Amino acid sequence: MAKEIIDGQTMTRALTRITYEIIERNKGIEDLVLVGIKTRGVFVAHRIESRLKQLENISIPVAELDITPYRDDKDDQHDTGDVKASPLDFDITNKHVILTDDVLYTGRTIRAAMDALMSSGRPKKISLAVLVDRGHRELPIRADFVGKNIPTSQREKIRVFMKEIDGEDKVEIE
Ligand code: 3GP
Ligand code: 5GP
Ligand code: MG
Repeated sequence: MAKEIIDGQTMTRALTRITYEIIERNKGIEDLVLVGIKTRGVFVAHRIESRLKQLENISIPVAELDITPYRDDKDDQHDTGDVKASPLDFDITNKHVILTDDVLYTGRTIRAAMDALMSSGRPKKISLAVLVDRGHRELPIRADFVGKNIPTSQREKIRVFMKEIDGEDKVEIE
């Protein structure tokens, strides 16, 4: 049984708040780049980018990172041994990279994403923004910007719907 825990308006507000927090903590947004982890992390990145444009009238680059080989289509969804990341289409050297994902769980995806970033340049700083933190970390990784903390059991599943791919914005727990 699925239960809605975030509706469209709440998601919009959470992403707007994250955007304000990014502006505040960075004393402006120079040197910032957003890197979204496919699939829905990319939409999170684009939404933050468009709010930054609205609020600060500055455009920042958005890149996509594909680390599919160890998602849940694999037997062991947490096997990070075979990570292939698509190359970024701009240089992140000396940039402050904000990685974005929809759900933060064990942290293994983020660790792999950081490896991919490091191998493609030398960022000045890497931060992490996620829409949902569902707990159960298996690595010493935490998010700098969190839309909503949703305590879950290991058996539960968070379903994130985003307009760009799902036709509507909401988050369900089942
Ligand atoms: P995403 O592309 O929006 O990130 O792997 C396909 C989708 O399933 C991914 O969506 C991923 O976030 C989602 N997903 C849902 N539950 C889980 C889970 O428990 N583990 C993993 N690895 N992915 C999950
Ligand atoms: P990790 O366990 O490495 O933190 O998460 C692996 C990937 O699966 C990340 O892209 C993360 O967003 C996604 N993920 C993990 N748990 C869930 C979940 O319960 N729901 C959704 N939608 N995605 C999840
Ligand atoms: Mg994800």
